[in-house]
Amino acid sequence: MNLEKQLERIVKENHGKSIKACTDAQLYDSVLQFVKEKMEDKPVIEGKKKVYYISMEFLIGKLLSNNLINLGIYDEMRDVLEKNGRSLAKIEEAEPEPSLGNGGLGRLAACFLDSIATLGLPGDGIGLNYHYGLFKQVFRDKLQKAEKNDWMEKTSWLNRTETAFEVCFGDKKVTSVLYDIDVIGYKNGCNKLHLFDVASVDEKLVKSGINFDKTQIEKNLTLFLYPDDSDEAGNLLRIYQEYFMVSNGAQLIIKELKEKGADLYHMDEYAVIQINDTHPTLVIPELIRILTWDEGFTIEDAVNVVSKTCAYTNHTILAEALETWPLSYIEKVVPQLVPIIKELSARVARKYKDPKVQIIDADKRVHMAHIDIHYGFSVNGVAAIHTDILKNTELHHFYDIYPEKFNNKTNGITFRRWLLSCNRELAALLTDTIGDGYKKDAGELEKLLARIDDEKVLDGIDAIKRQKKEALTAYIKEKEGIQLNPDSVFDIQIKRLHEYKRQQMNALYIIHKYLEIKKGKKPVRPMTFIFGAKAAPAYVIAQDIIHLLLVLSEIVNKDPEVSPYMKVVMVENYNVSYAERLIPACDISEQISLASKEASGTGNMKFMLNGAVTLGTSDGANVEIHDLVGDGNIYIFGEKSDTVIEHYAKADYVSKEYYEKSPVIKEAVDFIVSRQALKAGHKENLERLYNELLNKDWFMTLLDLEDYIRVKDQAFADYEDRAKWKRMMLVNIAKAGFFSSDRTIREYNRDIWKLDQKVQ
Ligand code: 26Q
Repeated sequence: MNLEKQLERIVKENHGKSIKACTDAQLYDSVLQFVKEKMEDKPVIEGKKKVYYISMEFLIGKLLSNNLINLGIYDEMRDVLEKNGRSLAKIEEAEPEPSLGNGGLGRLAACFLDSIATLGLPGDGIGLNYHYGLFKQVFRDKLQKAEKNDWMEKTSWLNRTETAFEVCFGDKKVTSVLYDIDVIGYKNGCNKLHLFDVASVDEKLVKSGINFDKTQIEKNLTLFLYPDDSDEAGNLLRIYQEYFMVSNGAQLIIKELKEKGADLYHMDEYAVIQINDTHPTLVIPELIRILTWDEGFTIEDAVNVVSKTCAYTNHTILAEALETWPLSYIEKVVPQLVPIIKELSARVARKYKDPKVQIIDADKRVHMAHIDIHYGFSVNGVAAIHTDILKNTELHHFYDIYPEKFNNKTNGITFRRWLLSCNRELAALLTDTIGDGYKKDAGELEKLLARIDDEKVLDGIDAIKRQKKEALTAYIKEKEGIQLNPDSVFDIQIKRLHEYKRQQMNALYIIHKYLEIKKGKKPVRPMTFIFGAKAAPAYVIAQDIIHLLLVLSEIVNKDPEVSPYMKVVMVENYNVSYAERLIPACDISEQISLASKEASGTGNMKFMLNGAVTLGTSDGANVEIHDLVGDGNIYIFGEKSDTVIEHYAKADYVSKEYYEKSPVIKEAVDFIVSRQALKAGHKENLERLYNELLNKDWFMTLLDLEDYIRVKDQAFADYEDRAKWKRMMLVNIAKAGFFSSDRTIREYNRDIWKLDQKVQ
């Protein structure tokens, strides 16, 4: 039966209507059912050994388009709908976006699942089924407010399974229920994303916004995802969540191993567990507990086999982001793990005297990363410079002990979502120009380089950029009520709000430009500055930076003298779907973290793939982008990581000195508390931010500000050399192949997982 007939049958059965007559929402849930049935027909990817990617976050985004593409039926579905007077794009809007992640780490996990299935590797995700995920951001009175994000509907990608486990906490026992989401590879079979939930969870606990009663674990455990920063009171709940996930995960893995007939003493031949940052670290003591309590292992044998099965990925060097929990908290939540953690710690203490490598420190805090490094067989960073910093600085003491465990796996992104789905026009042009081999082998994008002087190709890329800017202009007009000019240069910074990412530095550039225009120095072409960012609700300075951006947006856009030359937009509730519209429309990609602080970044890769030029520091994967495209196709500025690391070591950075030395810096910083800014904004927020920049500036904004202004001005000037800029776009696209997550996953498999690959 053909696609149209099948879809007609489903629509009729569900809604008693025709494709033409039902609403978008009704049509969405019928297409959803159709796709789910198709995925069920796909073979499960199997093999002796399987990777379990365990993560507190899977930022999967909407799945409809992606699944249609991976099934190879996107065009057919679009045409059938069109024939019936319906639009696939409209129907997609009816799909709620699951926000089961904060940002990079969660999105990476989602890209990896796509690539694992695409490469035909057996590999499942293990995580939690948050009912509301990350908060929905709304702006009120130029401040961020957090609301719940209701994404679960009666029909969704979730399939409720029969699998359920008991999880024991110190003070209670809860029963889990497992939901699965099918993960389909591009023209390949299926793996699963396993999301555990609590059977007794109660959504009625949520009061206003995202506030809820934090005491009743059995009712609240999976309601919300923690933002990547948290207040003290919530910490216990985070440990409950982590243990709930890993206990379920460990039980599921052991169940599957037994079903396979595996000998648990050789568990490592059947399973490899990739631990996504330290959040799932308790899986190590939990597995050891199960093997010794229930399977008759000696502690020696259990430690041995678990250590051969677990591998750890580090995503940060920010000291404040490394998880350490007071042992007393763990005692309260999961007392049964305490003797095991103590034993693991004692073994380390017997062997190594250095206090820096201990698991339980003198203050009785448990260092989660140290468990992973001692009791896992692999430790990887997520970009070359990040892994080097881990080896030479942050984890240097561990590198001395275990040099063989350390390896780099530079992050990647799935081209199915970040090119084929979000920029179909560019994908079509690429296919016309170099064939469609790049869809399976991203390295083939380099074939574009042969066309560097081909005006038709260059103009084609430029025309698509223009089209995407127009589409974004219409969308932003509708959503934010701000009129943009698609002839202007689109400069975009979208990522979590954090001081180290330095959105505040971008804001200071905007102030500088604003003041220049007021003084009569008009740019040759209008500039558009777009931001998207959520801030953790407890992160005060991050809230203040959002406030400043919203204040600037009002001041600039409402100033009749300035607004023809410049616009500032802070989009509300930035999420994966918004990213899919922003990225294809970008000219200048802002990647301006303080060198050494951004482990990798992955937005930088998405922008490059869509023909934006990077303006960035020598940080994270920017360094590798720079190496690939060469000096002439990227704008690099700012101090290098070794200089920054030295400033921290010597504690010799004094922001006020930069402020006093440079009139340009002084003028921009002072504007934050000018009469004009205070009139548009709140004194408390603006003064706090001003004082922070002047007296602390922990992430050294003022250190790089002058160089940033110089190089950014150069980028805007170069944009006017249209021929040059188009070639830069082409080179960036051509060199983006390295950042396919298919390459990353091949490397994980080659060096860490060692799974058999099914021929595709
Ligand atoms: C920890 C404890 C309690 C509550 C929350 C957290 C928490 C949650 C999320 C801590 C950190 C995160 C997220 C981290 C993250 O997204 N890191 C990013 O990972 C990307 C993928 O490797 C990198 O590209 C980015 O550079 C890195 O910042």
